[in-house]
Amino acid sequence: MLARVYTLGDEVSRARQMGAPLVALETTVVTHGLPHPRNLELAADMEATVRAHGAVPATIAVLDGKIRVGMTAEELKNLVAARPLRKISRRDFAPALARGESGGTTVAGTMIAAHAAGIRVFATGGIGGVHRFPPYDVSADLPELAHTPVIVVCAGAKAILDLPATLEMLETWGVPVIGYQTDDFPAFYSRSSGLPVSARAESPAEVAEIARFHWGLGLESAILVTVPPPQASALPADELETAIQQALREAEAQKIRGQASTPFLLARVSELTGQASLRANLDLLLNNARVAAQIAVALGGSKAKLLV
Ligand code: PSU
Ligand code: MN
Repeated sequence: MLARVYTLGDEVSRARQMGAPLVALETTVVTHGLPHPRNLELAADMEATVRAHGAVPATIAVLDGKIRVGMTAEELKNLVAARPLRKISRRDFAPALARGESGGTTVAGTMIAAHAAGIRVFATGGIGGVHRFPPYDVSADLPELAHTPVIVVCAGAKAILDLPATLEMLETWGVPVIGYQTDDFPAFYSRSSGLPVSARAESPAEVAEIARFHWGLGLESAILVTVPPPQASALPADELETAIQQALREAEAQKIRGQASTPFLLARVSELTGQASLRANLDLLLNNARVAAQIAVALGGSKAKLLV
C-alpha cells in the first residue's frame, strides 16, 4: 500500500541508501503561501540552501494522486499548475489520493510524509496554531507536532495567530520548543514575541543532542526549533500588528474561514506592509533551510526506521 502511494525522488532514494542527511521541505508555502513566480524561485532556493549546507532536500507534495518525497523542478511546475490545487493536511491525503489530485502539503502533512520516509528534520516558515478570534480554529499542525517525531525548524508560529494560546497547547502536548540562540519565541516576521521558549540551544549539535535524548526516552512528539528571522528583513512587532489587525477585520467582514484563512491573512499582510512581510517571509524560509541542514548533518547518518 505504502509503495503505491509514495514516490521517492532519485536523489532522495540515493541519500536514504547511503544514510546521508535529509531535510524535508513543505509545499503549502509554494502552492498557497507565496505569489507566483516567487513561490517556485523560493522552492528552488530552499533546495539550493539545503545542499549548500551538506544535506539533501526532500520537497514533499501530492502530485497526481501520489505522495512525492523529493521533486524535480518540472514536477514542482506541474504542481503549481494543477487544478484543483489542494492544501493537504492530515485529513486531506486520502481524498486527494483516491481522486488522483494534487496539492501542497502543510506542516502537518509534510511531517507525516517525512516521518514515513525516515526523514527526521524539516524546515518551514511558520507553523499553524490557535487562531485569535472565534469561530474556533486550531491548526492540525499542533496535534501533528504532538504525535510525529520530526525536528521542525521554523520562525515560530505565524504572527496572525494567538501566540500565547499556541504556546500553551504545545506545552499541553509535550512538544519541546527550543529557541535557537534565543530565549524568546519568535513571531514569524519579528524576532521576538515577548514570550519565552521552553529551552534554548546554541548550536546544531546541541539540538541534535536534545533530539537524541527526547526520542531515546521513548517520547514520540516533534521537537520545535524556533529560529529568529534574519535581522536585515525582520519587522518590528508593533508595526506589523497594525497590518495584522486590519487583515483580521477584513477576513471577518468577508467571512473567510477554514483552510482559506491563513493564505488570505498572509497575502493581505504582505500587501498592507508594501511587501516588507513578504521579504521577511522569504528570508526566514532560507534561513530555516540552512539551520535545518546543519541540524540534519549534526544528527548524523544513522538510518531511522523506514516505512516507505
Ligand atoms: N509558513 C509560511 N507560509 C505558509 C505556511 C507556513 O511561511 O503558507 C503554511 C504551512 O504549510 C502551515 C499552514 O502548515 O500554512 C497552516 O495552515 P492552517 O492555519 O490552515 O492550518
Ligand atoms: Mn484551520
